[in-house]
Amino acid sequence: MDPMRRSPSPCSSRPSSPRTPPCEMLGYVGIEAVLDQLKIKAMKMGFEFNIMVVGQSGLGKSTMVHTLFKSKMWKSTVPGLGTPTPQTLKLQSVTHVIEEKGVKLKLTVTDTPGFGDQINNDKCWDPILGYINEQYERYLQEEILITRQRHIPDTRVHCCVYFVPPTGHCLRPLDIEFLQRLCWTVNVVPVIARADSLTIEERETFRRRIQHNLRTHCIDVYPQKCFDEDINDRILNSKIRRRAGGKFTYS
Ligand SMILES: Nc1nc2c(ncn2[C@@H]2O[C@H](COP(=O)(O)OP(=O)(O)O)[C@@H](O)[C@H]2O)c(=O)[nH]1
Ligand SMILES: [Mg+2]
Repeated sequence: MDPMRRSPSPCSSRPSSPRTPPCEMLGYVGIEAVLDQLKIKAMKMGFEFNIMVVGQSGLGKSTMVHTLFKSKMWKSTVPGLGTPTPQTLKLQSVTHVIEEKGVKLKLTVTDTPGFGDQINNDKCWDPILGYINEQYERYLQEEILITRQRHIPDTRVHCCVYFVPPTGHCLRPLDIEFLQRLCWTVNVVPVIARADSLTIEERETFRRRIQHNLRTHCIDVYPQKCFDEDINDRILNSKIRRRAGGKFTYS
């Protein structure tokens, strides 16, 4: 019998394609193997996390980013009295790959200088909201392609750190208006900027007033109630809320 005419068994001499490893390489395949496979894949691919810092000039956004990465990445421009602030809002992103115990995290921080510094702050949030929505759109467009990339670069903003000026009173109308828009679009983490300029008592009073403002103006900051569906998430979210003094923290 001509060996070439024999019907090939699934694991015989037939050359395997790079995507289908021979049977002996697969070993035991059970449902529980899926977890390990996902873990190995996630470790190889790494994770992407994108943070955006928002707030008016001089509140310490760039300093926070600089401290986070322990490097000088860009110079902040604090306009002096009478200095016209440029109309165009420039967003600057910096990316660092952090690796811990074999797990890679690509951390990108986007700084937004100049927000709310104009005399007329009408629609000053447009460039920031525009940027956030553009990233969603870009990702979606890649996702819906019939022949899409195996890995779609994720530039979506996962967390927006909102710097509240340390007035000691309550949220300014501008902050309320911006936060209302922002919390519909992205996960918002408000922080009291330059909190060291307030005493501990002032800080506490200010924090409580801000929380009250957030509630009365229906501003749902991170972690939102909708993330509480899973019991484990709910426990974790409660811990975050407790630690942040009820969804609020200091810079
Ligand atoms: N007191 C105090 N000053 C700060 C803090 N963070 C930054 N600064 C100072 O505030 C000024 C403006 O900081 P910068 O990071 O450029 O603010 P940005 O315009 O929001 O990016 C600088 O002189 C910083 O040294 C802080 O937490 N407390
Ligand atoms: Mg800055």
